[in-house]
Amino acid sequence: MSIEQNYLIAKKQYEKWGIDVEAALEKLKRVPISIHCWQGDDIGGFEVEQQALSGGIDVTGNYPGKATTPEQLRSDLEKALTLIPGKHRINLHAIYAETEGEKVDRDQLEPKHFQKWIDWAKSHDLGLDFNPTFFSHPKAEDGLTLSHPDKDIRDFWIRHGKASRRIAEYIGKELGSPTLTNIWVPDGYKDIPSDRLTPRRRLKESLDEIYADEIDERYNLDAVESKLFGIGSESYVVGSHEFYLSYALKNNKLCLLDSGHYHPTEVVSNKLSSLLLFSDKVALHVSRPVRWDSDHVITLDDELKEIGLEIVRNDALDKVMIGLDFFDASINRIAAWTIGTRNMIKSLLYALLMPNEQLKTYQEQGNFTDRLAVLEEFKTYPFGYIWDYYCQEMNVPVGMDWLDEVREYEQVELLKR
Ligand code: RNT
Ligand code: ZN
Repeated sequence: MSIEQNYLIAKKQYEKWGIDVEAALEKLKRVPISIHCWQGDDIGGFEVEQQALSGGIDVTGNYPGKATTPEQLRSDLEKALTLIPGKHRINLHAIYAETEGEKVDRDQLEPKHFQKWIDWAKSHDLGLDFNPTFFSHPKAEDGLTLSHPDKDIRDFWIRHGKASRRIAEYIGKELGSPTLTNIWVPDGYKDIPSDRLTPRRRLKESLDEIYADEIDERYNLDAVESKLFGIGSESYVVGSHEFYLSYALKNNKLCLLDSGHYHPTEVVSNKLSSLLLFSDKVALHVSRPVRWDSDHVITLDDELKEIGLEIVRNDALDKVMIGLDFFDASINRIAAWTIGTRNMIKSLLYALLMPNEQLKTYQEQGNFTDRLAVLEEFKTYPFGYIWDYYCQEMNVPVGMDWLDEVREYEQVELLKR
């Protein structure tokens, strides 16, 4: 049976529930996913004096072929983008600046250092997002940046934050689509602190300084990302969830939820509805923690499906800015991007193909029997046929055909590095 025939059979089954499959696919086409560039080079970046990865995050594995130049990284991203249906965005970090061999410290970065990324994004019709890099730097060695007791160190990082917003504003203006600039700092303590308030007060004041600059919201949106713990900050993280949730709400910033940054049974899917009642936009770093914030490639697991459902059910496809954040160096990195991003899109499609209104009605009526029965029934619906058809329509490989392309690229490109 052909892809079309399978699709038509599947479509009929969904239509019995009043689901408009074509409308679902149209909606899906318009959802951009912000794909993190750092999966391609294990968060190395291209600074002239490259520093070891720090900040309590870690990339494990030594699969061959990681990108070692901006050109390689862009070409790898291009390859991945041909395997992923839809129009998406690329998420950059400040360490991906291109300074023509000149040592430019983070507080001195300028828009011109991202011109090549911008030109590339333009030529591929991609949006860009941005992150100041508050780790992998001598001034982050103490595990403290914006909350550091030393004013000079804080000021350095404040300047970096300001520079990043200016760069992001320029990028957004150039590309005609606002850049999401996300601040995450690793600040915290390994052991039980004797003062939790002072570092948090300093972080708050540093953020206030960074955000004091007027930056045009048409070109730049600001987000703040919290965390529970990291390697070396097991007992206390300055920028906790409550800290940033409060900061974001009070200062009109986006709260960015990383699905690896909570207690093991605490889920981001359950937070979205609450945040959406109090802010216009919410940002996500979709990741997969395995026992800790390990940033495994996202799989189509229950939580990813639940995230997709919460976005779709709450009619929040244009309110939740979906970004990815995983990095696995033990597998082919282009496959990692492809598998993870396709899974994110699949979770949205899965959600778009649910009888969400009907399910809401069951709940309102107290009819929990039908609610459970239908939720379970749809798990074995022919979702894969719709997905295959979508891939075909979007001119990307169907099923696992993408893997052959990755294997070929590995032979002709990655293994030669
Ligand atoms: C770290 C945060 C942060 C980073 C990236 C590289 O725990 O999740 O978002 O992963 O900025
Ligand atoms: Zn993150």
